[in-house]
Amino acid sequence: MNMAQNPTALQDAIQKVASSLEERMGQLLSVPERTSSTVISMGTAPKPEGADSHVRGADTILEAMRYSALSGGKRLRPFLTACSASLFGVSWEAAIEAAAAIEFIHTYSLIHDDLPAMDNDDLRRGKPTLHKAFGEAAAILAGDGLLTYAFQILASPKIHPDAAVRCDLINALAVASGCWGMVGGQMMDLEAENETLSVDEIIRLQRLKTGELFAVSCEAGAILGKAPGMMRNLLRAYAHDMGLAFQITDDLLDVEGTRTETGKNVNKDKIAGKATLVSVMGVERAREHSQILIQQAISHLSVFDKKADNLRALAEFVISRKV
Ligand code: GRG
Repeated sequence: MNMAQNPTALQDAIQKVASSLEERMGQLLSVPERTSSTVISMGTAPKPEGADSHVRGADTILEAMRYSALSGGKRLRPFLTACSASLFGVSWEAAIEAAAAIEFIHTYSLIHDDLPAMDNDDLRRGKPTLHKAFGEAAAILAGDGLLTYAFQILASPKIHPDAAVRCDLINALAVASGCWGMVGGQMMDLEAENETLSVDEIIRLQRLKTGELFAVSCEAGAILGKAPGMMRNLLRAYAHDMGLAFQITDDLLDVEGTRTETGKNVNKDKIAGKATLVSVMGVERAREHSQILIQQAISHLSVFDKKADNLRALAEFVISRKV
């Protein structure tokens, strides 16, 4: 039985990545021990020379960052990074380090997305959102802290000895998460409220808002493994098709899921007047389209051997998920 036919094997593989990731994120976000006047042990996290973050504000912000980063979540982006890293012989440690940086960016985006100025949400991963638990200012700062920490992690030689590889990864993540990617997509989303969008416009919006982070999560392993551009592009194409199918499933869960089942509020798109592929195409056509996208995503992996089976299985999983 291959992984696509054996959901338990996939869940185990995701869980293995999630455990290593959470252990590493816990170290990175732990309150540093004061070991001498200014020297701080921060796991193995890079820190500026002479920085002393063992001060009250730093303790509070790390607590807020931990509240969100260590509150569960499916850890799909880290799994993508670990899977792509395994295709190119990248070490587990380097893959988890890159995955932590990407998950920090994802977590920051969720924190800021939940703020009153954006989605104004009170529930995330079955818990009060960060601004409900810690206040708005702390939530803004915790998001900022996670965003900047991601790039600090990627700048460390721990991730790769070659500075050119580190710069490549930093650049790819910056493009994917900034105004050319997730931030740009979020702005389009906010501007589109109560507007009629075409299918093409919705696809472009989703590609930026969620697709680019999926794409760089997949590309990260290829960057660290110095893979040829063609392989990077195939992984990006896989991630974009899979990401759009993931987004359609998210929109279907918003229409069909429950607050208890999903751990977040539902029916939000309709209330906010947001056009989605589900609202434009209808539930059945959107579901069919997500299945076509998954077959297309899997077809991009044909150059990879069995080592890409977990990516194939993940693609099947994202459209069957209930959370
Ligand atoms: C605030 C710059 C900025 C961007 C926000 C990602 C995002 C952009 C907003 C999240 C809102 C949302 C519900 C998007 C739809 C798809 C999505 C990204 C869902 C959350 O990702 P999951 O399901 O979350 O992987 P978990 O909790 O499993 O990590």
